[in-house]
Amino acid sequence: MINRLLPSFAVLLIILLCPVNLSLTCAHFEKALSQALPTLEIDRVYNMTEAGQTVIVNVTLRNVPSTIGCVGWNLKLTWDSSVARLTTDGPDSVAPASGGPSVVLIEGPFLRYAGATLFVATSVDNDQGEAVLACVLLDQRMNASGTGVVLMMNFTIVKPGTTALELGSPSPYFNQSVVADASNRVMDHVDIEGWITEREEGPATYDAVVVMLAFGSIPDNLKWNPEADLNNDSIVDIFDAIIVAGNYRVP
Ligand SMILES: [Ca+2]
Repeated sequence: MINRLLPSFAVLLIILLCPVNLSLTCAHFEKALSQALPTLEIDRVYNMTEAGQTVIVNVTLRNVPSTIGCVGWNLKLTWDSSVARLTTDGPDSVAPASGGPSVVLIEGPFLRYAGATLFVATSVDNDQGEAVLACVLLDQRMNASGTGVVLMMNFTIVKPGTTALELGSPSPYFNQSVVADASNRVMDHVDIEGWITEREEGPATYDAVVVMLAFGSIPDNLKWNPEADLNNDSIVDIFDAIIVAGNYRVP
């Protein structure tokens, strides 16, 4: 078992420590966007539950070409802990390597379909809203491609509000999350942040009016109203209206 683990740790160390694979430049980033590179994407969750309830948020790796393959990932996640906290002590909770209470972080099926994995919650700080996580395939002859969920997180809502779920670099050597390809190099990819918006249950007609009045606006427009941008994508459009419709309750 130890012998099988060693190459994986070596790969992880190379990924984390090799400054040659330094961060993507801006130009690189734009190129990445235009060429539809793989994305590491966090769910955008809009909820109307009460404080104390929990929501599941997935992190999905999309569009990894089979010619490239994925053997591991390493990311830092940050969020506003006044709105949501990672649920503690659930049935699938993991103990952070840094110590502290176990939290509900579940490895997704993406890498596990290819073989046994090592999934580590390196550190979790529920007060700061920060977690560093890593996962590697133990058998380096295998790799995963296509699209799949790499991580499932369970958050407990603290109060109504919105928190971004930001993806970041797990180390000073990168400026985004790290995805390792089958050649043990850093895979070009695009991080896509998510969010949780937790709203108090209110009259849907209020939302409908607010969205209608601000429809079509973006920040700096005269009719812009951030309250109408229910999915927080900086435009009030049909997708905000769909949220209103979804939350409409027949009196
Ligand atoms: Ca919007």
